[in-house]
Amino acid sequence: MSETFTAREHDVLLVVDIQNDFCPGGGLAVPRGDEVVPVINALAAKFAHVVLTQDWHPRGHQSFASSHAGKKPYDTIEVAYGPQILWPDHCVQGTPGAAFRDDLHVARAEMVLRKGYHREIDSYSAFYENDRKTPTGLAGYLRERGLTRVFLAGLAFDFCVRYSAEDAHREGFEAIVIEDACRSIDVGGSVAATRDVFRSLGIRCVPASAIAA
Ligand code: VGL
Ligand code: ZN
Repeated sequence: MSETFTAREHDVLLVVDIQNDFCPGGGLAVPRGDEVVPVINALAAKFAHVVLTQDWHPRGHQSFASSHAGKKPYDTIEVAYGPQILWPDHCVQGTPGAAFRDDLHVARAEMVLRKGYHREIDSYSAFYENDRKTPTGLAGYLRERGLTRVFLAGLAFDFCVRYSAEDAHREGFEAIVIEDACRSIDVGGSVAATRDVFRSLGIRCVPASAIAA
């Protein structure tokens, strides 16, 4: 028998980066990224607490290949905090690509956490920027509100969901990834690496059907 979960008062659904640029037709389209929207809408109705994240880069962000002469998307460069994959331009502040998908039910969200707004630091995780030191404030928000168990869904499984789940775990929250409510980019073995990390940390991946009404 597979385990089922009933969302409780101290649980939060963290919905990662459901933005136009991560869906088909967008600047950094995640294959079939749009398919998670109805799954997430149905999940959100089951949670008392929903938090959304929004990738929110200034124009000319360091993570954009277009900011580096001679570089192309998916090249890797060394920056102050280590290796950084370069991406196509995406989620530029205030542009339609950075907006939430129209079909995402955003009204129930208690808070929207923007990340990646420092020009020189990328931020995959909803908790820490990619230097792994600069906090976004989310851990404090969740703690102050007594939220202890974080269910994660969204885009992309192998980047922003992965790092958010790792950091949630590191910050002492229980992290559970709802896998069919995620889609992956899959560059350089990133999906396999994500599964390895989740396994070693004991972060569970469950299907949306495991979340009871
Ligand atoms: C993401 C790459 C760059 C994500 C954001 O949401 O997974 N990936 N920026
Ligand atoms: Zn980004």
